[in-house]
Amino acid sequence: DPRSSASYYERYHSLEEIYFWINEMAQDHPDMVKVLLIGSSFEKNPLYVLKLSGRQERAEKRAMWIDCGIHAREWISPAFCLWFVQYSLNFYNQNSDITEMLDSMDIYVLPVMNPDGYQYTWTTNRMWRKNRSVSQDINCIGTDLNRNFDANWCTVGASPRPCDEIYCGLFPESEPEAAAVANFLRSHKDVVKLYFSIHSYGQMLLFPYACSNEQVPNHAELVELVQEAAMKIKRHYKNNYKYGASAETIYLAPGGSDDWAYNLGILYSFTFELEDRGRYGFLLPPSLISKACNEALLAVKSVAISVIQK
Ligand code: ING
Ligand code: ZN
Repeated sequence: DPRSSASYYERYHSLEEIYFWINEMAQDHPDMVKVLLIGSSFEKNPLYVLKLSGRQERAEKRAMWIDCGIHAREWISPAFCLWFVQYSLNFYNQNSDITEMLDSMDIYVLPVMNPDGYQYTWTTNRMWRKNRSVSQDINCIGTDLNRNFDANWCTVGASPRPCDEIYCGLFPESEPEAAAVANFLRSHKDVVKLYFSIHSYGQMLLFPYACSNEQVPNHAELVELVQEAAMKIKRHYKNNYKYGASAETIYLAPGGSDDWAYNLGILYSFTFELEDRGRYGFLLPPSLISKACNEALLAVKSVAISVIQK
């Protein structure tokens, strides 16, 4: 079975393969994995979320969310979600961090938030970023899903023009993919304490705000969390990650998912930009998947464990 061999996770997979994999994970681990359908894309591809749970029943169980593949060409991102799920299932009751995470939280994983765009990068244009929705301007397709959330929507750092790469859409949550994630988080906001959105590239551990130069109330606490994660990556993998609030670390970007999640009340909200720093960029070769994913895994575990212990 290719899905249980390590090398499966060191390759990129088509949308169809990922859907097959999701089904397989649920069948092979019925005690720890449930598949939820949270909506569908513009082209009616399903948006499946894997709900991972430990076997411990705890009274007030919190939750954590990870989404991957919001941008189509960032292939390392869905690869990370697959890596994370596989690691969680393999190392539950073996690695203390992942055991603690799964016993104290339900972990929701959306492996491909933008399935239409992802599929398009496999068939037609490897560098596609947006989703594949058609609106007013029939000549220009797609909205940037990470500009479509309701956080200073469509101000400086986003574009109202449908032909642009950072087109914000017709209105906040105009896109079915963004609306599905927002609806799910709204209906689970009392339990979800941690939000992670996985992108590439640039090697950065970011937190709100991207939509303004204002500092969030728990800025210092968030700096501490990502600084510790960056130090661990440095120590274990000899690699440098920048960290900080998005607006000051990369650029102003309104309408992003982590800012919106933060404003919803998920005060530990992050965007991670995985490897590399531009040598291969979005075209990160398969031989570098394991290092990129292990670094991100270390960061997610570090932040999550610190938050659990607060
Ligand atoms: N980077 C993100 C982008 O959407 C970002 C940066 C982070 C924006 C957090 C908004 C919020 O532009 C990539 N690589 O897509
Ligand atoms: Zn991105």
